[in-house]
Amino acid sequence: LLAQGERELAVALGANLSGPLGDREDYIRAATLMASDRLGRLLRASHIYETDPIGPGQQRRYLNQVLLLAATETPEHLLERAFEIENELGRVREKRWGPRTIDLDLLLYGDCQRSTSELTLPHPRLHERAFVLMPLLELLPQWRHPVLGKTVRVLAAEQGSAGVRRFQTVDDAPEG
Ligand code: PH2
Ligand code: MG
Ligand code: MG
Repeated sequence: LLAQGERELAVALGANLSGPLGDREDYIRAATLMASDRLGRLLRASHIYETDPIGPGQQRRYLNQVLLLAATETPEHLLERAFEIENELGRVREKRWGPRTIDLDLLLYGDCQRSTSELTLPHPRLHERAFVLMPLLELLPQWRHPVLGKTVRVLAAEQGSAGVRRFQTVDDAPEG
């Protein structure tokens, strides 16, 4: 439930490198903690998925997850804070779509629409990426893309789930 002044913020996490902090999963978990501390109040987190890399050259598979947060700040502030988290987690920006320890992308912020050189909301490639749509489908199946006029459920069905599978984590393991 949203309090007054709060809006729903969906953030995509992606990691395909290990670093001083640990492996992909450690970066995803650290980013989740930092995002819920600095971007907004954590409402829900999707499962973690292991996904085939989209991008140049040979890359390792990614872990991807989407967080749903209740946020109040301006989109530009949130973007700045997301960059800070990436930097603190040792992100080095090399080639576009190249390997990274952690990537935080703002997917959507309530019904906010923006298109500047800094920030486009909803995220301009959200609807093309099964690695974003499958986890987002868990959280906001009914959310309607303000530009395309389609729900996440429809966009996810159009895109399919090829190359995207649930990642087995310790938390998921059956008990006893
Ligand atoms: N992120 C990219 C480029 N390619 N591929 C997968 N599977 N997952 C990602 O998060 C991803 C990608 C650019 O941010
Ligand atoms: Mg990205
Ligand atoms: Mg990014």
